[in-house]
Amino acid sequence: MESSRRGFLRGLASVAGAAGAATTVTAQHEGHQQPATAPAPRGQVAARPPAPVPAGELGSGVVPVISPDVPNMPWRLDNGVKVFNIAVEHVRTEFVPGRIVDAWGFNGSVPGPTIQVNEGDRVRFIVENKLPEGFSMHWHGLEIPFEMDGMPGISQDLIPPGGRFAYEFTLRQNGTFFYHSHMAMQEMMGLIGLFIIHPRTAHTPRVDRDFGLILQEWAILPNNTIPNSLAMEFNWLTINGKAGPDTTPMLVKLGERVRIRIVNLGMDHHPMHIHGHQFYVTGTEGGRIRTTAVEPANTVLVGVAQARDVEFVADNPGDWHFHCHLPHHMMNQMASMVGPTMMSHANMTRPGSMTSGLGIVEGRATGESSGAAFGRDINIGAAGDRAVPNMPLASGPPPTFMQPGRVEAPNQGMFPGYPQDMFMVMDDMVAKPETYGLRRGWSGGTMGMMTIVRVLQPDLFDKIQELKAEQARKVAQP
Ligand SMILES: [Cu+2]
Repeated sequence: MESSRRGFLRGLASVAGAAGAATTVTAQHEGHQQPATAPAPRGQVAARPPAPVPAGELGSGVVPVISPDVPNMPWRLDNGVKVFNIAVEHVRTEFVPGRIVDAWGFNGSVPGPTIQVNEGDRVRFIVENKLPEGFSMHWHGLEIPFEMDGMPGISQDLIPPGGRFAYEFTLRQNGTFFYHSHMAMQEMMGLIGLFIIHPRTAHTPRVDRDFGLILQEWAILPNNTIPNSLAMEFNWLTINGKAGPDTTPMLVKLGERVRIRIVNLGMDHHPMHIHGHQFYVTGTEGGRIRTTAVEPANTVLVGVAQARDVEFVADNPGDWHFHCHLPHHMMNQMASMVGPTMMSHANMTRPGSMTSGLGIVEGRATGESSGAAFGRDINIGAAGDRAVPNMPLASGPPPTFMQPGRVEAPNQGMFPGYPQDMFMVMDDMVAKPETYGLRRGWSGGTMGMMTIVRVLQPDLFDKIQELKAEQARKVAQP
């Protein structure tokens, strides 16, 4: 009996060994280590005592997450607790040059700054509500005490305008999580941020670069700067608060192993697609996937409230699109009558009027005096369709298919209101070190929920790092 049980256990071990036991067992421990003094989370037996990562450092082999266009959230140490101050506030931001948006965010950023902490850390978040309405913060995916869960009404009172609340807990997991308002309408105003918990020891095979992206969608009526949180259709799609081509490319050196963490909080699911490579999904919003039986893919569906970590070896040099593949999510200003309604400088007759769909001029958002287009759609049914010249809006060299001296597309006016090309070159407007060396005209095809993974030869990679350092010096000493 005794020997057969041991044999059974040995048998299990050898089966696991065949499937790569080292990673599997490590992952289990990494997912649920806890201090010896703390009770084990439900269903778990307390593991070996932790080897905490010193404050300010990362675990062995772990690289920090880069969240392009979004800063990291600073913290200070108070008696062994990492303390973060989070102001929930109105933030005026810019999706692309000239597209100003009045959103809500954290500490002046939309989405909020990226929190990067280590498994085992004790953390405290002092949340100050600077909104004109009640707020509470939810920590998405974290196994923490109920009173810290941020459920308005059920686990705590709303934090009133001007009020504060301190959340404090110990981190027993690692992976890609996020923090957000648990008021649905506030979510659609932008209130979300990345919450990365690094493992004590890097997952294997370890990565050289680690990126974090937040996907958001927005409905912004023409000539407005405030998102319409009632809408069911969206005309601005952002990655870390920027729309293509102003999304800052992710830079990697040829041959490096790369992780991209993607989080989605909006009304749609986004199939995120990479060019030139195959990746493997290695994590979800629940943590590391504990199996070696992973399948290759180049598109991963990131559903609402989900996180997906993908990893790949960047072995194919080039500037590769990484983007949502929903066609309407690969455009900016996606709406009917794209040109006339959106271009305030176009000096054209606006379709409809302020009371028939272009904004609230009296009463409430759901009141009868608000335009029919306000609720579900953006300007659908607007009268006055007309030819929409798209090309004259473009800057940069004329596309090669156009004849010299001609400024409009050959099919201009054929289908009023529907410019199928949707190509707007703005290389210079969005130029930054990370775009150095991209092919001229690149920005015309990078819009909406699109960004670029640049797999660079080492000399170009180093050159861009120099340019970034130079730019940082200029900012430091204006
Ligand atoms: Cu999408």
